[in-house]
Formats: sequence, structure tokens, C-alpha cells
Amino acid sequence: MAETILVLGSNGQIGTELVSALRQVHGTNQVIACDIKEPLNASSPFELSDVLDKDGLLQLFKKYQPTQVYLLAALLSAIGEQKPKKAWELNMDGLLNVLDLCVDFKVKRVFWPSSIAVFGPHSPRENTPQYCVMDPNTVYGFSKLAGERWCEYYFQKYGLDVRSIRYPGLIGWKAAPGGGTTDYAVHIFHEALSKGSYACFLSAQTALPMMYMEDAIRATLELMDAQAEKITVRSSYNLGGISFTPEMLAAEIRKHIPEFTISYVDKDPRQAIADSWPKSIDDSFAQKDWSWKLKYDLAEMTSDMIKNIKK
Ligand code: AKB
Repeated sequence: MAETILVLGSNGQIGTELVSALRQVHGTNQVIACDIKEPLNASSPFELSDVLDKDGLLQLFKKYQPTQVYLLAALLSAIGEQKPKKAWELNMDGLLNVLDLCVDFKVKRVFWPSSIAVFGPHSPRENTPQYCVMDPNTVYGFSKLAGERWCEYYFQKYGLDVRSIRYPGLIGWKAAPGGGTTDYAVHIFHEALSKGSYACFLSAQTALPMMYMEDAIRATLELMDAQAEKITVRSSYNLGGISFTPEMLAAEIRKHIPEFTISYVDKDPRQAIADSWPKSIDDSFAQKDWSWKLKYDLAEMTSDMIKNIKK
């Protein structure tokens, strides 16, 4: 049976790439991109929709009768600290509005992204396991942790097949990131090519787990394609990606742009957020349950980013 897929929050960094990937698999007309604003190069089908507007969402579900829903609308870590109540409202109420409609409309599969931000200062920082102490101290982080609990609850109580990934920082060239702590790892490429230098808001030695967008999109599609019996984690799967520091990334960029220089800005509020997050992640549950395998390492990701941004 043909799928009808709603992607809510389709204009963002993940949504932009996910909509094209889903359209390649399921056909353009089967994937409805939805966001609160028309994107610059809107490709149809597109619907204006706000996940906080319950009635508008209901009309959308009635119109399309989706079989799959991807809910991507959220405020990320750095912007969430500037607008804490708004981040909580969008990240929580938006999720609950969508989960309720998915139950009512008997949606077959739902995807909702979580993040490494669910971990906190008392979580193990190296090779952070799937299950451990979690004490996130950003609104984004604890909204994602609460969201994970809701996803598992809707699965247990209502049998809703919700699946989720704790994304590391995502790096891609097709769409800009917005309001995250890991955004430096995208900005650095654009500034290396346009100016030859970059002032980084995280310190040279700040290691964080990151992932190339190609891998992140593939992981999402693989998880959503996996047989339901294989999914043993109904909160959200750890995904490790590649762990590196700004200094390591700058050295890799220098292999392509030898004159590139990096400097470090002191006292940026995003440093404290990064310092509360894992340096590296153990994703053995994803490997075991749905055969997850990373493709891009730091060198391959860097050369692909540079090649594509140059174009
Ligand atoms: C952020 O930096 O807030 C996001 C994330 C790691 O979830 N990229």
C-alpha cells in the first residue's frame, strides 16, 4: 500500500533533506512538507501548519489521512535557553498534539527526533551508554528527555509505533542549522571557504559527537523501515557518529584550505551547554537492533562538505 507521509517542521536542517529523501523513496506527491512558513523554494505538496494549532493539525490529518508522520518542529539548545518557556511549549505541546492525532487517525509509524542533549553533567561523558544517569540542564535537553518518556508511554499504552533517534550534532551543506550548540561545525565550512578564517564559539578542545547528514538521513530511513519486533528501544536510540573537537576539524579543513585559520571566542554561553554533553556515544543498541553502521568519518565528511559548498 502506498504511504502518505506528513513531515511537520519540514523547513529545518533535517526536514529539508528528509523530505527529498522520502520523496525519492515514496514519490513526490506522497510526502507532504508542512511548516509555519513557506520555504524560499517551496516544492509541493506543501501545507502551512503550526504544531501548536490543534484545530489546524486536525484538518491536516483529515485531509491527508497520513500513514506515517515525522515531527521535526522544535527549538534547539542555544535558542531554547533564550526562550525557555517557548521551547518547552513547542517541544512538548507540539509533540503531544501530534501523538494524540496519530493515535486517533491510527497512523502506522511516527518519527520524532531526540538528541544527545538528553544527557547531562552526571552522565558518563565518554562512550555514553543507552541507559545511564540523565540530568540534562537545558530546556531543550529536558524537553527531549520528557518527550522520550511520552513516546515510550504512547507505545506502551496505545500501541503507537513511535521511533526515535538521539541525533548528535548534524553537519550538512543543503540547509543551515538554527539555534544549536553544534552549529559551529557547519558555520566553520562556510566561513573557511568565504573568508579563510573562523571565530569559533566553542573552545579548541571541546569534543562532541557529530554526524554527517547523509548518515543521519540514512539512519532515520533505516530505523523507520525496520520491522517493529526489532525495535527494543521505544524511548530513543543513541547514535554515536564521529567525535571531534574544533581543533581537529580545523586541522582537517586545512588539508583542503592550507591558509585556513581558526580563533576561539571566550565566554560564549554555548560552551557551558557543550560541557554538559557527552564527548562520545555508545550506539550498540542501534547496531544490534537494526544493523546501524556509520559511513562517513571526519576526513570523508570534510572533503564532501567542501566539495559541495564550493559548487
Ligand atoms: C543542538 O546543538 O542543539 C542540536 C542537538 C545536538 O540536538 N544540534
